Amino acid sequence: MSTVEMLEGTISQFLRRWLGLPRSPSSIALYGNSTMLQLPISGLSEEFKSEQSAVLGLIRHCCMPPMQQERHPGAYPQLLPEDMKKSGKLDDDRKQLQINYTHLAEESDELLTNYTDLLEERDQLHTNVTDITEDRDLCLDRYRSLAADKAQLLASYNNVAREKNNLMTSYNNLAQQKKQLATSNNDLAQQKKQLTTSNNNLEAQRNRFYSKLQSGGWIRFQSNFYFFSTESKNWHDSRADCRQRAADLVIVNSWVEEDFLSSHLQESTWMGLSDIDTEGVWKWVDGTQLTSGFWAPGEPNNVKGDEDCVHLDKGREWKWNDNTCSQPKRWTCELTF
Ligand SMILES: [Ca+2]
Ligand SMILES: [Ca+2]
Ligand SMILES: [Ca+2]
Repeated sequence: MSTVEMLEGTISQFLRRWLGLPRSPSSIALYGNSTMLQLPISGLSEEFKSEQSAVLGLIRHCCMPPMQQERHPGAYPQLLPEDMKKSGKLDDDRKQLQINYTHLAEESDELLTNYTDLLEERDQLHTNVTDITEDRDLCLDRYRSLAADKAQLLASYNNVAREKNNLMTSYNNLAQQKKQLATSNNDLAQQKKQLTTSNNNLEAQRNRFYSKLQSGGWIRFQSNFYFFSTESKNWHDSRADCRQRAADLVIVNSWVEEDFLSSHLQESTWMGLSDIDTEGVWKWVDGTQLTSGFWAPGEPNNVKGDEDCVHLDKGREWKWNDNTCSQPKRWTCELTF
């Protein structure tokens, strides 16, 4: 193989290798991220420099001017005519190669620019990732806070639900009680109605009874009725007459009653007080013992030795006197309600 053929092979290999690479920015983008692209660029730069040095060496060796080759005979091979022809073609290829080299340099600069842009984009993406990470952490904190609030709200809801159940139970109990009270109220209203009717009937009966008493000579004072006899009997017969009238001899409970009696009396009158059972111990006909009375001055004196019954004495302003029970006197009956 001649020197020119060796040079042509080397140049063809160089051209295939370099002119076969992707040349547009869109094709370069196919290389992926910046890290993947950086390694091929560095390797290609070194390889390019090596190939460039080899080609330039061959060019200098084969295309040295004849004057220099004559100064250094034997240092350069002697070119044949056909070699000279190929040398001209080689010179054209060298120029074309120089043009391609310039293009490659421009593409290299463009690749470098793209690489720098990718680095900036990577940094921007890194910043974005950092921001998103911070946002994610904030969201996570917010999520945990909301989860805690949710748990608290759930606990409160459960408490309220329990209170609601308790209130519902109380409400049902109260509703039951209300129903029972309504029933009782209706029963009581019915009873009240019946009692009102009975009361009205009793009042009517009482009024008829009062009328009958008054028509029979009884006199009403406050809530009691009094019968004043016009005939005279001993104390025991007088009391028997009162009891026959469903009453008893009068019991003087107050000065007002004493005054009422004195205003209606005309003669001395038996009253329901005696010491028949025990001398000196005065008892009313209802069994109660006398505590204070309206005695005439000096009474009771039991002057006759058996003065065991008491009457209102006309001669001494209707004050009381003990006297023998066998004496006939008028009497006064009292009917209490
Ligand atoms: Ca009385
Ligand atoms: Ca006596
Ligand atoms: Ca007396």
